[in-house]
Amino acid sequence: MEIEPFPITGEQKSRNKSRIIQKQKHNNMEYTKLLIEKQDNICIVKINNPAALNALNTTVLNELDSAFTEIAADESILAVILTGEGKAFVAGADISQMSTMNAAEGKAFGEKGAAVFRKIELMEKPVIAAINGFALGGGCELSMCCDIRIASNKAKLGQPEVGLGITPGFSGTQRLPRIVGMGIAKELIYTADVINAEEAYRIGLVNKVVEPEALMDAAMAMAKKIAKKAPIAVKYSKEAINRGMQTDIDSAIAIEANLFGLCFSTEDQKEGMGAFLEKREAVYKNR
Ligand code: CO8
Repeated sequence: MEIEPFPITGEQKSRNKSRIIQKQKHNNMEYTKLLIEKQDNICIVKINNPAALNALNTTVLNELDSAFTEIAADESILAVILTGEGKAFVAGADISQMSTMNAAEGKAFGEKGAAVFRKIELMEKPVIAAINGFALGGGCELSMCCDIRIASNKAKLGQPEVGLGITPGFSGTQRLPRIVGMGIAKELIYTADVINAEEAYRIGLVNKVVEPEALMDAAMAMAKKIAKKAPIAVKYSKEAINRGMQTDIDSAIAIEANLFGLCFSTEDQKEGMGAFLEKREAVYKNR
């Protein structure tokens, strides 16, 4: 039986496998800036405030926080795609909201965004950023807390914050050097240069560049490919990489060994290896 992750209206029930969830109350949370759609076991979260180029204000951050909490708890979702409506993925944190902040408010806003992004990064499901356009400042930082980034060839990425008198404050000073290396990260952050998708691919900031009209298909194809694999093995792989990359190599190898061992207590390990030996396709149960 298919699980309904969020309340669905009658009109949406008439749609078969693809359902859009919008402006609905769930856990007292109403989504006004997100479109959330589920296609089989893939969830697509689209930031939907194109008039402001999907800039991250408190409302958008709260809705992302709530949406990812719900998605994390939904066992029927095996992979997530995060994208933006219109010509931006996200053109940064909301400059008009930040413009009047004092130091304490700025710190609190930075911590709020960082906490939401960390939740996405730590979620036990793979998240693919489908970067449809501008991914600047907080938008580039949001894409970097995702596991994988696929960009439209129209996308522009960068950390323009020093041009506004601030540092990257949603963990960009930390994730960008971890992804592209310290030298390139420092160049991008100090110069505030905005780069195109090809350059982002060259420096390893995005995994793949595709035509704009092929973006969602490419993200969906990758999400589906992942969703066909053993979910617990994918989850443990994510945990091993995330935790292992933040510690010394010996501790990292111990983390990996522990998670590798845990795989052998799953039904899916028996199924995966059994299917190989029986020369058939494995059917995983996320158990
Ligand atoms: N914040 C608020 N509004 C924005 C933002 C933003 N980041 N980006 C665009 N908008 C608004 C514009 O003000 C405009 O609104 P309006 O129509 O009411 O004038 C609307 O979106 C459309 O934008 P443009 O007319 O500028 O569209 P263009 O196609 O001409 O330009 C650009 C597109 C180049 C992307 C341009 O909008 C731009 O430069 N935007 C700002 C990009 C930027 O500097 N982003 C980084 C912001 S700082 C940040 O993200 C810090 C993150 C860490 C925060 C830590 C907290 C302490």
